[in-house]
Amino acid sequence: MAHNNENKIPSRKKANIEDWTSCKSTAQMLRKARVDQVETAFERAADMKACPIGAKSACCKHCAMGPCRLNSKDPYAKTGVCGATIDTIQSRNFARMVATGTAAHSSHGRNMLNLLKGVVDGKIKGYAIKDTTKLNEVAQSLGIETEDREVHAIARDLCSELEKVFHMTEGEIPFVRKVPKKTLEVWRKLDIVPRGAMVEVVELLQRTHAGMDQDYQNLTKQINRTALVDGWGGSMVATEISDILFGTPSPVQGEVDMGCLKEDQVNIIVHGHEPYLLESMVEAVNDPNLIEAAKEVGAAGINLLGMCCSGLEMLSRHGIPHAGNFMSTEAVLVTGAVDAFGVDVQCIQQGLVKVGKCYGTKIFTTNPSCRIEGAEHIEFDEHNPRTCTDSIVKQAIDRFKNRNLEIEIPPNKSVGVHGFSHEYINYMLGGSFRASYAPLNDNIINGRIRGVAGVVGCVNPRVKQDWVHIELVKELIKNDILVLQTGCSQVALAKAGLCTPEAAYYAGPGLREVCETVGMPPVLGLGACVDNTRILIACAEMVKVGGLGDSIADLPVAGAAPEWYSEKAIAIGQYFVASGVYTVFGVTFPIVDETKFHTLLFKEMEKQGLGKWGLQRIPMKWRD
Ligand code: SF4
Ligand code: MSK
Repeated sequence: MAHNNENKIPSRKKANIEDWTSCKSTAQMLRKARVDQVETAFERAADMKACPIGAKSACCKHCAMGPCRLNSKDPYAKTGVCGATIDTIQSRNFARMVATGTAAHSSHGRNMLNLLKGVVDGKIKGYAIKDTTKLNEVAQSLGIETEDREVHAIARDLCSELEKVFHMTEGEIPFVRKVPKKTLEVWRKLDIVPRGAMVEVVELLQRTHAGMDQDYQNLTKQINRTALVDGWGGSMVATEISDILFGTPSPVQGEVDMGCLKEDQVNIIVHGHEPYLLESMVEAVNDPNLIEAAKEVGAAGINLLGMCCSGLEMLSRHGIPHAGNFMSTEAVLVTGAVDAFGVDVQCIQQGLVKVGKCYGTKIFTTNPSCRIEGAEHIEFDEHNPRTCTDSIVKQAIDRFKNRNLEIEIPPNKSVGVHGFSHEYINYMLGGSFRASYAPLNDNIINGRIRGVAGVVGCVNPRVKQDWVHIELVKELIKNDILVLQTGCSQVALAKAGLCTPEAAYYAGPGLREVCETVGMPPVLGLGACVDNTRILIACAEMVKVGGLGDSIADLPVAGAAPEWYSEKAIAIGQYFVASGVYTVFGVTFPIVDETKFHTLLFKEMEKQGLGKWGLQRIPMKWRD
């Protein structure tokens, strides 16, 4: 059945499952779930129409004089009981989304910093600094002396410097040193250079209280400061420390899709975002005693797979197979083949527990910030990581021994190349003696490549899973635009087979020539959603190399999150816009069209020297 133009999901009664997802494996499992009478988010989304007032942020429930709905045809015809206008109401709602997304990434970054501190102080023994080159690079970029110094001494100084990213109450966060001069000048002129994340998030939230900041332009300044401390602060700390502790990714071949499950093995899935649970899980599944225990119950071995962004961290660093993105997390349980499903933080749907129960698969929560009623909680303690992961492996082995359901594993899997850190892109383009983005800039200047697009972000059951990602990326590479990817989008393209050098066949003649010369895919997977900071750094490097302009806003670069769902995605979008990038979202946008706040975000920010937002649901429309 052809997909309808608006890419709207039909109701459950009329639904053809092929309209819900482009992922063959997920579709197969949704069909099975229907037969098994198991409900998933796809069914719930089809049953529950999105509230049109909430979707446009035209309501406020910030106090008990309301809730107030400003849903008349003219959004300025009414105000809330307190007199709040549509611009106040929607900017406050948007601010809370940015604050929450920034808090999520910053918490991730702070946890990584605490881990590094523990390793340096000798209090955490199970981890070590793996990438001293990256440690030196990050330290030098922040003005820390590295020559003839011991690794832990450098790391200690780095930890003190990075502490400022979260707590500094005055001044500018350390990573602004990486921001191109002209971009930083614009931020200073607009007074949006951020202080520490804790300070900016608290400031933003207090301004959204009833009776506080009721000037949408003033509030947008604080929204920008907060978003920028996400991209150039909390998220960047998370990425840089993950590389220092676990190694900077470089290209690795990996398999993606549910066909990576193995019927004759104990299958363990790790889903979430923070890399230390999965790094410990990698050790646990390779422990000879646990492998022996699995064999004793008749399994051929232990098969570890990742999902969502945890999966991308594992795929990028270890080539460990990936079972699918966010909207496949319930569906994969329907195979009956998952013996344990371990999660940490973010994008963990509560519905997993119910689906898991139907197929005898336990969901193990491991982080005190993210527990789910009905899941088994085994707290992960970085001082003793294997206690948690060994326990999950042992319970998975028990479940394998007692498997009593029919197993159905979809036969699909794609092989691709992943792990393109910005350091590797530098090396890949310029070689080890002249590593540089210069060849990329040169190819843009000579017209072989017409620009760079970051296609990133989530999948959402309100649109056909993966479809917009795939069609948009195909269209972009056909038009000689190099595509950088992170998050669930990268998994969508990997399943579609576009993360391979052979995919250059689908690219326009200029991009194809560059890909064939370098031997790279036209679609470069950079990792998890927190690793969008790698795209920021790539932009900063392109400015530094020269020839394309003096600020990020001058570059022929755009971003898209065509199937976004989370508040983290809004924070990411806003930090790209505030950094100077034209950023287009799909699905919906939580602002009433043509209001003053809408005009500020979609038009006026660009005139201030920043980027701007766009909304487009149909991939082919990007051509216009
Ligand atoms: Fe209504 Fe104003 Fe209260 Fe919001 S803050 S619920 S607009 S009265
Ligand atoms: S997991 S935030 S659905 S990319 Fe990072 Fe995927 Fe979006 Fe979650």
